[in-house]
Amino acid sequence: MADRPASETPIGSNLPPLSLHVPEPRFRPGDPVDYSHLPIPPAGAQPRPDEGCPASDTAPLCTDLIRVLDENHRAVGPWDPRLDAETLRRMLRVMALTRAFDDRMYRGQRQGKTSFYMKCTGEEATSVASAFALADDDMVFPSYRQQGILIARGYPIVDMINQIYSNRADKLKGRQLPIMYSSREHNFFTISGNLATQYPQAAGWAMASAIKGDSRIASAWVGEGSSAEGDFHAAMTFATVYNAPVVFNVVNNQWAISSFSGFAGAERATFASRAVGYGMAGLRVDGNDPLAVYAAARWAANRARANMGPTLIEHFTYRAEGHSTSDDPGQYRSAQEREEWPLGDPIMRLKRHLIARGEWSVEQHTAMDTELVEHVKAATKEAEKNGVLGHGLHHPFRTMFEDVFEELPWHLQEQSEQAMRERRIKWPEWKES
Ligand SMILES: Cc1ncc(C[n+]2csc(CCOP(=O)(O)OP(=O)(O)O)c2C)c(N)n1
Ligand SMILES: [Mg+2]
Repeated sequence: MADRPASETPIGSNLPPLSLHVPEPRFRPGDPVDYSHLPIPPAGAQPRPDEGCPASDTAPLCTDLIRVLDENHRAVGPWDPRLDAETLRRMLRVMALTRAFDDRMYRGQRQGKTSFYMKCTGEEATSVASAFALADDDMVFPSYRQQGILIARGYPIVDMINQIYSNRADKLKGRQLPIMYSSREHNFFTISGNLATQYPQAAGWAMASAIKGDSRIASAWVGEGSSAEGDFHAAMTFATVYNAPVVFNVVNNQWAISSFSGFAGAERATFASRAVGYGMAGLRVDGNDPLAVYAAARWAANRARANMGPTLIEHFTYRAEGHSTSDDPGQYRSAQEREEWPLGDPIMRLKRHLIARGEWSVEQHTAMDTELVEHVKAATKEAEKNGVLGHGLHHPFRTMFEDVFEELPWHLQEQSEQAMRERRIKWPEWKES
């Protein structure tokens, strides 16, 4: 067939020319932001089906928004998890610690102590409140923005910093990108930067748990952008077909670096409604409402534990800061988005709720923030004794060849010797520790 310019309508055809829709975010830098198009239902108005209900009963909840905290900071409606004040204060503390930690590490990157950092500002509830709803021995498959889970499970802050600095005390021996933690003891699966790998891994782990007759379940997190990956859909199929005991979380923070959620399909359907097509239970939750997140995670965990199968939870939230220290969101989105976000800030919302219950005060909160800043600062000082980026106090170079094979094969032995020889020639002053 002869080549024809795409713009040229075929002679004799009266059909309209075909065209593609290329999504475009509503607001760009400098634009005023108006979120009145977002339907935000009142708190407490969403029905709570039984945890053992048929998956199809949850279909209306895939387009609704489960909310517990109302305008007056009270917990209302059937999704109120009725948590005691002590548990809520612990949850508040972990979220505030996560934020204090993020702030400090971000500055550390700017000071050259590490090459890279990622914050989860504004999204703390989606990891921390979920972690509170799981058992500590449930296996989690997080992405890079769920540091809150590791903190909630009591992983030492100083070990997190050692990993971020890739220093000689880094438990992962400098083999992972900063913030890609791993802890078998905390049932925290190694973070992979390859988006959506968490989903099939969690589905597979959950299937294995069921095959073994174990009682532990899995929970996985990805961003809304990652839900466009093939892995997401493969995992959804496996999990529903085999009724695997797994909770899938999609953190819809509206952005995937500089691509807005429309490129992952948000203009067409909610992310929670992906569940419907697979015959899976689905819940869409206000991700900035820690009580709603807890309640949804608990519902899904109980359901999985009762052999009723997987649930997909969409956390509707907003990425308040840049994607990572390598990003400048001022280039592609309006700064007003953060200020106008209609669902507020998760830490402020829980703080106000506890104050409204007479279980917390502004003074206590200020004192806690000061204490947490000091706590993180002390951990940072401790970690710095083990070295920061570029100061040579990392694991010995030869260790990069270790731990994969029980016995080092001859070709790696040769490569290792060659690497050390070249180092000595290039940096004669260098001493292998
Ligand atoms: C398979 C794969 N594709 C692309 C990337 C590059 N990448 C890293 S983060 C990211 C955006 C992910 O956005 P989202 O899933 O919404 O998560 P968020 O960062 O918002 O938490 C992209 C495209 C990657 N790491 N892996
Ligand atoms: Mg995102």
